[in-house]
Amino acid sequence: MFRKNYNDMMDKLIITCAISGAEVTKEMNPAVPYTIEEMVEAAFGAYQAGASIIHLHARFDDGTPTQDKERFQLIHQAIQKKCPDVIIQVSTGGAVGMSRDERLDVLNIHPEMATLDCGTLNFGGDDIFVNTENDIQYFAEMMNTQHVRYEMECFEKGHIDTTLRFIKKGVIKNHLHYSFVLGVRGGMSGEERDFLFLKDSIPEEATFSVAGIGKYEFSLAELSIRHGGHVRVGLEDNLYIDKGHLAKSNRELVEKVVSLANKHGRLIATPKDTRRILEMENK
Ligand code: KMH
Ligand code: ZN
Repeated sequence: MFRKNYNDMMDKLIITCAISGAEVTKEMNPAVPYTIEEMVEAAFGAYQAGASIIHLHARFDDGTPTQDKERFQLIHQAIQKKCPDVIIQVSTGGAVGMSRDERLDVLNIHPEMATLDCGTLNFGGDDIFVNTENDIQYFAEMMNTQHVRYEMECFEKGHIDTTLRFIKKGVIKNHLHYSFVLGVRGGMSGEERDFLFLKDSIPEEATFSVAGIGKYEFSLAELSIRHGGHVRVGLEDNLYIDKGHLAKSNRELVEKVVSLANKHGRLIATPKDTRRILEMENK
């Protein structure tokens, strides 16, 4: 049970900012970053506002998503130069339709942290985001071998059940950190009962973060803050600061989470705190 006294370092709120994604475009919101300079500016703004983890997808200058290790390396290095202690969590999800090996190319830059997507789901229209059981095992084993810390992205309850099987088999053996990504068309929605169901379905020792897609971003952020979880926001997940008002930047979305954390008495985790909470200190 989460304590009501939020003074402990372990109770600090980890904010992840998903600055760019692979599917959102400048036509939807001009603040979506594509170029390396735009990525750095977005990451720096989010970091200054309180994000300790940057969830990163790479894009070419025209916005095309890529998992190409050279492009990723350039963006990764540029962000690290500007925010040396921030945790960069690279996406191994990439974009819908990418092959397994294409998605894994990013591991060649030896990231500190990456996502592990824990199941297949419809992704709107004809799109299917494919993560078979064999894919998940392959991704986890690659990351285990390379000592990359993974965050388990679960889009519905079946994905959590899959992780539980892999934990039992010893395939998943990280510190257990979940991300509930809720509100994708094809995945689980992001109502309070959905959140509570998932939160109560993970192992007791696990930590979790919530990424609410679209209209769920801030309602889920607040629920997670209240229940001792962590929060992901960013233009990848949601383009609006308020109903009908586009967010001006990733920073603005992070600032809104910080104000929710203040309201509920949660302090914000620095990158150092975050490494401690997620047991990444020896990295
Ligand atoms: N772009 C989505 C298809 C991840 O980053 O690992 C997958 C995604 C998940 O965004
Ligand atoms: Zn992503």
